[in-house]
Amino acid sequence: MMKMKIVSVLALSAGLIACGGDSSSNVPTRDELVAQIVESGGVDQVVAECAADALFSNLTEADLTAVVAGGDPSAEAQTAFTNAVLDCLSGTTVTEPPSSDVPATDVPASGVEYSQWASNAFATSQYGETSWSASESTGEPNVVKCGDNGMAWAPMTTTEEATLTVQFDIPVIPSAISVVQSYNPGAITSIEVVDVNGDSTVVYSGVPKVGADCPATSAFPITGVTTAVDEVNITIDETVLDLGWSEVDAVQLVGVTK
Ligand SMILES: [Ca+2]
Repeated sequence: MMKMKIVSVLALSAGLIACGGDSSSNVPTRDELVAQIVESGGVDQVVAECAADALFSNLTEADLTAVVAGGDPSAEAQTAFTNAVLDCLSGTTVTEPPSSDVPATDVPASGVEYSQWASNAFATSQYGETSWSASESTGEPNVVKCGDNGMAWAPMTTTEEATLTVQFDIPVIPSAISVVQSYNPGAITSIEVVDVNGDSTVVYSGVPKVGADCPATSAFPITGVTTAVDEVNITIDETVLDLGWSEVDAVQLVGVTK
């Protein structure tokens, strides 16, 4: 959880207490406060319980008064509250919460070759909302044996052309795309990279042909793309080979960081 989110929950929680605090009988109980934080703060029950406990143990009357007056709780109270919530959530005291979704240690230096698996995906068609969904093509390959497997993306039907769009955390000047196909490989007809400005370039187009291996990892070299890309569109056409479902387990982007 990001620190700013916790601070916003702090402001919300303090406000809820302050609003109910016109007379002592209106001060919400812990359970009432938890329910209000869930409802107003868009956070889940566990976070709300941690926030409520942290609030009661870390905010002073002066902090509440400051919040009622439209100000912020003291920096000390914010830090104490944030650490108490993080401590509650993780069981350990965290003094330096991550400042972005990508941990600092995982961000590569610029100018180095970097390989990464897709972190997000969607498709023009998918067989399921969970199993066989586009999301099943993210992360490292996890289908160990050739076959129809819900841990890979499959289109809705066995008789269509469909495009899988995969996205990556770190934009790179691309040198290759590897597509891991776990069932009926060979149906790829087009691969397109999309750069950080939204401009797309077709880097492969071809006619489907039956793959020799399954699962198959097909590497498609890329040359001539000079703007960093973070998205790839992979189009398959099942109608040419007519083998049934063609499934994609994972997609890897290789390139040089900016
Ligand atoms: Ca997979």
